Amino acid sequence: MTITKTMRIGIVCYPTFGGSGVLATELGKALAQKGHQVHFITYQQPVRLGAFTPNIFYHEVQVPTYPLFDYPPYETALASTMVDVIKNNNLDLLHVHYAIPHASAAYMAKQILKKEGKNVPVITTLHGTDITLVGRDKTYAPVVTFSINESDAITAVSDNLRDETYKHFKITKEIEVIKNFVDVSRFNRKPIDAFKKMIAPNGERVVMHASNFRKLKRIPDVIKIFKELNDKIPSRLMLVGDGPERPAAEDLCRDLKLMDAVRFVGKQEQMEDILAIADLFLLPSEYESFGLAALEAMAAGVPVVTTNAGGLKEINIPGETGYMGDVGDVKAMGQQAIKILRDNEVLRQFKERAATHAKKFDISIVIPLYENLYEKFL
Ligand code: GMT
Repeated sequence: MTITKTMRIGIVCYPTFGGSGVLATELGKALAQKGHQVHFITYQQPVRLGAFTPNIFYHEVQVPTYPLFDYPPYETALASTMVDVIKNNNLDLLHVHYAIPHASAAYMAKQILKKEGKNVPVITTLHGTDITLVGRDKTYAPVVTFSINESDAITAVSDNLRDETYKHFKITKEIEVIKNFVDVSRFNRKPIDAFKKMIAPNGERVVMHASNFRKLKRIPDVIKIFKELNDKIPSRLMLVGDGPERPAAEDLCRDLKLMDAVRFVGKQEQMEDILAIADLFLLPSEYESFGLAALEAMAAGVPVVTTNAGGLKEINIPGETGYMGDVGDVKAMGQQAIKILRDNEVLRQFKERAATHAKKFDISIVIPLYENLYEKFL
């Protein structure tokens, strides 16, 4: 389908390093590049937004506080900002990423605007923990169910997440699967030699993990898999990101006498430069609706060892792009890492196949799917 009309699109997301925020920001940037006007509505400038672009606008949600508020009402402030931005910029539609609280705030904004005679279509993209972890909690479930059902369109980032949503919520509408994407050209970088030398001075294999260091990511498993590998093949582990599990992870590295081989590098914006020096990416999560971090690694030509949980099966092909193990089976995943890294030629082939496979998820393929969806509502 050819797009004839440029649109004015509101994107609501978390601005942080999490997958949903990264995806939403990359989507907005790509839509702007295609000539659409994009308005980000969130509480901080999204980390991946980068350089100034004339047709990208950023509207910060301000949450005024008051001594009475033990919990500042972000959702109310967000809904009011949505109304203001939609009205004053004559937006054609609102695309919210991560159901909580974005879908319910969007519902509220939609109802306010309806009273004023403006219909604004709301598209909700489900990303993972908004459904599988937080959304299912009794405290949130009724509002999440209602606001998902009230969205004009619902998308999920993997088949698995669509199925999980139908399983756990009474959804009365069709959920369209539009899988996550990656800008392959962005990850096609040459390794910076000086950087590689700093991390692996003696040509050791470079293993990487990047996440928000929450329990679900199973950081101890990352370290144990690395230990299995490092006992056999000289290697270095780079841990990118930060979060609640980091102190315990540092303790575990000390206990296992791995501190010299492990680098905690904290939150990083230039993932493409970091991934360019990696030989293997580990993602042994308890669950991933998709595993965008693993796809970005593949786009950089880095094979992945992941669990077979959730949507990871939809991106990682065993024996081709890497391997998969059962959740917690660090021995098996350690052996898989060794299999990939022990021989230069085998590693080269895994790298090549990972990069080739990632191209199937290239941004150029997925953006038109969102545009087609938007067009249905114009
Ligand atoms: O991984 C996280 O905890 C962050 C979370 C988010 O919403 O920011 O990621 C979820 O969305 C990503 C983008 O769609 C997916 O690639 C991740 O797999 C998903 N995380 C989980 O399902 C745990």
